[in-house]
Amino acid sequence: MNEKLKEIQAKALKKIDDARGMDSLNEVRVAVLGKKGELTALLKGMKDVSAEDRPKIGQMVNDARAQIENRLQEARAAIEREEMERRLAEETIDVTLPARREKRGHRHPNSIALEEVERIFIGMGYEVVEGPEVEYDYYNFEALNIPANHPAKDEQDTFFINKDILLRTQTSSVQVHQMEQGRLPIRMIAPGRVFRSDEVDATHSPSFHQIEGMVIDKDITFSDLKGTLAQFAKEMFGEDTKVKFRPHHFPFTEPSAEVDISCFKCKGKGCRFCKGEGWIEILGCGQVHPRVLKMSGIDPDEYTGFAFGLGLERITLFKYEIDDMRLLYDNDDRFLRQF
Ligand code: 2NM
Repeated sequence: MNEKLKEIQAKALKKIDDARGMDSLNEVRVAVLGKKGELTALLKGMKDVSAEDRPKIGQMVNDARAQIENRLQEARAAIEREEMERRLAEETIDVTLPARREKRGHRHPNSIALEEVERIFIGMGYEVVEGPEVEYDYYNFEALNIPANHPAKDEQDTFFINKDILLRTQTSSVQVHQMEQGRLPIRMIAPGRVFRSDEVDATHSPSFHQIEGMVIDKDITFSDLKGTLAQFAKEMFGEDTKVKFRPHHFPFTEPSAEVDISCFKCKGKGCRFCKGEGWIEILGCGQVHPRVLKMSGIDPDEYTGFAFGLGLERITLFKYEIDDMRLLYDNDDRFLRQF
C-alpha cells in the first residue's frame, strides 16, 4: 500500500509539472483526485487495512492528497500568471507610434459659392432672409402673378402635397412673405432649396438651390437693377466681367430680362466653356410687376422695385469649372476635398 501510494504521488506530481495549460491540468486532477481517480481508489482499499495500521496509512494518504492539491494550486497560479503576461505583451500600446491622420471634412462648393454671393449683397446693404420649403400655392404662384391654369405652373413641374400646399419651386415665395410684413424699404436676398419634378442629368435635379433678390423703395428704376447686377458680376466673376441684358418674360416682373456675363474663361472670344458664344447666361430679372406689389399690400404708385433670381448650382459649376451637376450631390470625398 505504501509503495503504491508513493508511486501514485510521484506520478501525479510529474504529470502536474508536465501539464501545459488549464485543460491538461484539469485532466490530471480528475485522473488522480476525481471520483474514479487513482488516489480515491486507493482510499477505498482502506477497509482491507488492519485497524492498527489504518490511522497511519490514512494520514499518509491525506498527506499525499494535500501535497498533490498544493502542487495543482501552484501550477494553476503559474499558468494564470503566464496567461496574463502573454496578454499584457500582446496588448502593449506603442505610444511612440505616429497618430493616424484624422479625415477632414470639406466645405461644399455650393456653400462656398453661396457665401460669396451673400457677402457681395450684404456689402450692398441687403438682408439674407429664409422661408419655408413647404409652401402654400398662394405664396409660390398666386401672389407672384401666376394664377391657376397659368402655363408657367406647368413649366415648373410642381410637387404638390395637396391642392393648396406644395414644395416651393422658387424662393420668391420668401419675398412675398417679406412684402406682407409691410416694412419698407426692402433690400433682401432669399437663398434656399427649391423643388421641381425634373429628371436627373448633368444640368438638372429635382432639388436644387436658388438665390432670389429683391429691392423695393421709392424711385427704384431699371438702371438700379442694371448697376446692381453689373457690380455683382464684377465681384463674383472678376473686375473685367461685362453684363448683357436680353429682353425676356416672367409673370412676376415687367419689364423682364435675362442676364449674360462675358465668359471669364475666354474673355468673350468664344471657347468650349461658353460653347463658342463668348457669353454665359447667369440669371433672370426685372422690375417687380405692379400687380405683385399690390397683392402684397404695397402701393405701386408710391413704390417700385426690382427682383432677380439665379440658380446657385449653375453659378457653382461655372465658378469651379465643373461639368456635371450630379457631382455636387454625390458627396464623394475625392470630389469634395478639392475645395
Ligand atoms: C427670377 C427672375 C425675375 C423674382 C421676382 C420676385 C418677386 F418676389 F419680387 F416678385 N422674386 N424673384 C424674379 C424675377 C425671379 O428668377 C429667374
